[in-house]
Amino acid sequence: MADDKFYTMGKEKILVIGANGQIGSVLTEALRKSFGADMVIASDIRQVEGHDGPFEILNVLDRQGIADMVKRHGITQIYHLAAILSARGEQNPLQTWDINMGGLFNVFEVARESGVSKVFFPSSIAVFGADIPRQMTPQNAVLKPTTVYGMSKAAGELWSQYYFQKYGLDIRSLRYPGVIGWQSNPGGGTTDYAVDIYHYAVRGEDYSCFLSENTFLPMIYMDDAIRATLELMDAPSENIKERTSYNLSGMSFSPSEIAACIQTEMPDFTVSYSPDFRQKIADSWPSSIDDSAARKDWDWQPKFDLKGMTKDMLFQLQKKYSAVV
Ligand code: AKB
Repeated sequence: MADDKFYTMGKEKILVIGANGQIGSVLTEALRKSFGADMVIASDIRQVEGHDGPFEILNVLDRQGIADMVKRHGITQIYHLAAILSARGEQNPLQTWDINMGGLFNVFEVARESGVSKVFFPSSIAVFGADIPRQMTPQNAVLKPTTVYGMSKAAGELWSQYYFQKYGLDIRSLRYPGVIGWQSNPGGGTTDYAVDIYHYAVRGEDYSCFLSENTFLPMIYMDDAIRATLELMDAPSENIKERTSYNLSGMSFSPSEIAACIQTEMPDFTVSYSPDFRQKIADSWPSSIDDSAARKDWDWQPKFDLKGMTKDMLFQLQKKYSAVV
């Protein structure tokens, strides 16, 4: 969980769109800890149990619905987390484009028109594709994404910069690597294996991985991803030099490395490899990320490596599964 540091600049009223998702659910909780439960309105397309504060149904494609909610609650900040991810996005490319870009324009337009002071827009390592150094991919590497999800994120980054330059809208963004956490499940991503594998291990089941054993990808533990988001949003505006999106990194590993790390705690755990269409997506992405711009501009520093994350994931999931039984 993010540190309990109180991240505020006056009385903020926050709207989280996509609050039921893998990152949205944990981020909503962290924001409520920092700003107060009633100051954070969670929203998503469907109602789910377990929200510890106000929740409203909201479709990100409904611009008027977003505008009404912003007005009704006096929203000052929006965290826009609703999107179709890389693997699922390939099943219906045009619909993915419509949802990801339509949602983005609705949020940016409502924010601009209603005087919202800050917006968070998550980008991804999926913005990278051909012609990049795969290792320690730099902040300003060329963006030639191969998935429609990556294309929508690359376009979203440029629109973020455009809204900042043209309208002064303070949009901030991170290029999330694969995010791994015990609190919530990912859906439709290429990095999802790195969450699934822990669940199989804790349930005592064999795992069949959809990526090959030597596929290195940049990853981050949920605690670090949430803290990075809060720290970026809390940083003084003049420190935010990248108005497209910041490279962000926690660690980098392959399926065989994460399997070996789990096996040090659970020697009987076995993994087999059966790469599917997601392998091609993973092969187009960086294997590690240079996030020195984030470190320099707003003091970013990850806390978890593969070993520390594995220890915490196994501990938390064992607790979670034994509470259910
Ligand atoms: C995905 O795998 O699509 C996401 C991402 C890296 O943006 N987790």
